[in-house]
Amino acid sequence: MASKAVAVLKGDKVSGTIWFEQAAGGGDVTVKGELKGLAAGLHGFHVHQFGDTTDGCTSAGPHFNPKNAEHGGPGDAVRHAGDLGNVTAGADGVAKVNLKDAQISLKGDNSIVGRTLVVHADPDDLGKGGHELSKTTGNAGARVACGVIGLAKA
Ligand SMILES: [Cu+2]
Ligand SMILES: [Zn+2]
Repeated sequence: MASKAVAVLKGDKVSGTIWFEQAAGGGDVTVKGELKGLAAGLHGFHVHQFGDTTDGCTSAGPHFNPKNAEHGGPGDAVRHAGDLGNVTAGADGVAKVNLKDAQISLKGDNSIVGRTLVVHADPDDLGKGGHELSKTTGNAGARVACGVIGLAKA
């Protein structure tokens, strides 16, 4: 049976629901859903280490990074497992998300279940911006919404 997980993101202005699905045998995770209330343009989109929102999105900690690698883009070999790149919001503030990722999983060492999905105020430079934060956070700025990733009904 396939595994399914869901994150309900909430922030002051930004909200949305993102679903994760993975086949029983493992492999790519499909990430699908919609966020609203964003400024038009690109916004960093990551799985952060902890499923802890006791201090808002801050207590979710750094990017989920089980291999202790540098920050990168979703297509890079060297990246944090949690580096899902950017989502793009239109003029209406809505970002439709539909991607597949090979590094996150819904089970095992790279499992994202019980961690936090975060969307940021600014674009993720995918490690290439030359900013002092490029290699750790992609310099994506404030955390505008987040939600803990939990198991969903199959
Ligand atoms: Cu992030
Ligand atoms: Zn990262």
